[in-house]
Amino acid sequence: MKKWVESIAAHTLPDNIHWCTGSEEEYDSLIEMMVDTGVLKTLNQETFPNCYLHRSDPSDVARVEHLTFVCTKERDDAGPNNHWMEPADAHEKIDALFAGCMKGRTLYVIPYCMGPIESPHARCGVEISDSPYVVANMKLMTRMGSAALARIENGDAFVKGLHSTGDLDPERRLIMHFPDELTIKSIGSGYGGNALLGKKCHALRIGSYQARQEGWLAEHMLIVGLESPKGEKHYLACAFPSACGKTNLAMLIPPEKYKGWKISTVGDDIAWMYIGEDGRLWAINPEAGYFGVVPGTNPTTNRNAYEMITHDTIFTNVAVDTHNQPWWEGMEEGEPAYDWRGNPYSVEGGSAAHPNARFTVAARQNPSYAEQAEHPEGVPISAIVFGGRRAALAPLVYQAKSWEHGVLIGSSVASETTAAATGKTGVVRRDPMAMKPFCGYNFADYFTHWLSFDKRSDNLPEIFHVNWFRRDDQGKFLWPGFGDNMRVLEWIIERCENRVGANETPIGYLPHAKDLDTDDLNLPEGTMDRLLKVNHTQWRIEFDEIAGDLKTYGDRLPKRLLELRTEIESKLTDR
Ligand code: OXD
Ligand code: MN
Repeated sequence: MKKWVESIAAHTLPDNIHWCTGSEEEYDSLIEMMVDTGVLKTLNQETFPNCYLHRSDPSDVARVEHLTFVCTKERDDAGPNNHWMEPADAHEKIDALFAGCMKGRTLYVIPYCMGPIESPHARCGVEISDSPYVVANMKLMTRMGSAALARIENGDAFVKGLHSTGDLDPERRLIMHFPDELTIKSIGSGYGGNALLGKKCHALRIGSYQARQEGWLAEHMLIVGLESPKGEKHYLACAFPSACGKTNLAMLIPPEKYKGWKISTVGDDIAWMYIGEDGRLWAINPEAGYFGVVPGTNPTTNRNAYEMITHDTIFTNVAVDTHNQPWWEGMEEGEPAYDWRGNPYSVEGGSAAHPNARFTVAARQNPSYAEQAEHPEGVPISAIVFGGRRAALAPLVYQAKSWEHGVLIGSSVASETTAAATGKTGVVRRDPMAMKPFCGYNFADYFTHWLSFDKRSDNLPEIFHVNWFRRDDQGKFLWPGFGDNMRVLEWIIERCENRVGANETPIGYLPHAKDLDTDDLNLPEGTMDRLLKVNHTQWRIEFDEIAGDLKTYGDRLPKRLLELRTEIESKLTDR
C-alpha cells in the first residue's frame, strides 16, 4: 500500500501526506482547520453543539450519473445501464486530470472498513483524497482509521480509491470504476456520492460486482428491525428509489396503538446480504453513518433524525436563520436569513436550503440505532420490500407468489414525479431494485444473479411491494404514510409468519382490508378499497411497459423473467 501511496503522490504532487488514524483529536483538529480556512462555518454552538455548515460549489451539489463510468474490459459486462469506457483509455484520460492536482494541498490517506471491523462480511478500502471535508465525512460514515488499516496490514484485500476535488470544473469531472482492479478514481467534485468513495462507488458499484462473483448481494436497501411486545424480532430490507422516504422508514416511530413495539435502525441506505448456514438471508449495513437529505425533516416526518442532527453534525448546503442555526424547507419553525449559497435570503432566489442539502452524522446518534448493526454476522432478513412512488396503479402492499416473482417485481420498480397540486400523474422512471444508478455491471446479469438464489436455499425471505403514495381523484394522498406505515409492516410480518390470509390476484397476494389495522385512522369511506384495488386494464399497460424496459437490457436478460411476465399478463383478463 505504501508503494501505491508513493506513486500517487509522485503523480499528484501534494505538499504534505497525512495518514488518518480516525481519532477524535484528528477529527477535531481537521474541523478547526476547516473553520479557519472557511471550508466550514461554525453554527450556533449553544443550540447545535459541534455542528458545522459546508457550502459546496453551486455547480457541485449532486451525483453526476452522466459522468460516472464502469470500466470493464468488455462493454457488455458494464451493460446498457452504465456508461462504459475501455479501462486503459479511462486511466489515461483521468490520470491526465490528476497530474499535479494536489500542489499546495495535503494528501490524506483514509483507510476505512465497510461493515463492523470484526465482521467476515466487511470489506476494506483506502481512499486517497485532498479534501479535509471528505476525511471528516468518512470518519462519520465509515469505520475509518487505525483499526481498518490493521485489517489491511493483516492481508485483507482493499479497494483503492483516488479522489481529488481538482478545480471543480464540471468539464473536468469524472467518476470511474475499475471493478476488475478494485479501483475507483474520482476527480472534480466534492459532493458526497461522488467523493465519499466508500458509499455508492465502493459499497454499491464495486460491491455489487464482487457480490456477483462471490455469491452475495450488495443492495440499495435500508434495514429496519421490528420487535413485537412479545419479543418476536423481524428485520426487513427495503429498496426504494430516491425521494421515497428510505431514511424515514428506517427510523419509523409507530403510532400510539403500537405501544410496546420496538423499531430499530440497522441501516438507511445500503445492505450487503449473504446466505447464512441456516439458509436464511443475512444482512449487514456496511456504513456507520447517515448522509441524508435534510429538507422535509421535522418531528412528524422523522423525529429520530430531527433529534440526532441537533449535535455533532456536518450540514451541507442548508440555509441559516438569524440565530446562526441551520434552517431548511419543511423544518416547521424559524425563518431563513441566508440561503444555501450564503446570500441574504429572498423569496425570488428560490429555495433557502438546496433541495439536496444533506446531513452527515454518525449512526450511533440515532435514538433508534440497533445494537445488532454492530454484530459481525448482521441480522436475518424476514422480508424484502420493494417500493416506488405511484399515484395510481400499485396497491398499498402486495406479496410476491415466489422468489422469481419477487425478482420480477423488483426488476420493474418504478417511481413517478407527481404534480401534488393537481394530482396529475407525472413521468415514470424505471429503476430496477432501486439500483439503476448503482449496479456495477450488466443489469441482465444482475437479474440472473438474483434468480440464482432460489436454487441455493429454501429459506429465503418473502418479497413484497409497497406504495405509500397512491392518490385520490383530487390528488390527495390516500394513505397517511410515515409512522402509520407500521400498519403495513405488521401485515408483512404476519404474512411471513403465516398468521394471516390474503386475497390472491394475478399480480400477487393482497391483504383483506379487515386485516390491516386502520380503525383509529378515520379514513374516508372506501379508502381501503381504493388502496387495495388492482385495475386489470391499467396493469396490462404496465406489463407492456415492463416488457419494453426489460428488453432494453439485451440478449443476456434471463428468459424466465419475460416468460413469467407473460404468464401474469395473460391472467389480467378483467376489464
Ligand atoms: C443517496 C442517493 O445519496 O441514493 O443515498 O442518492
Ligand atoms: Mn441512496
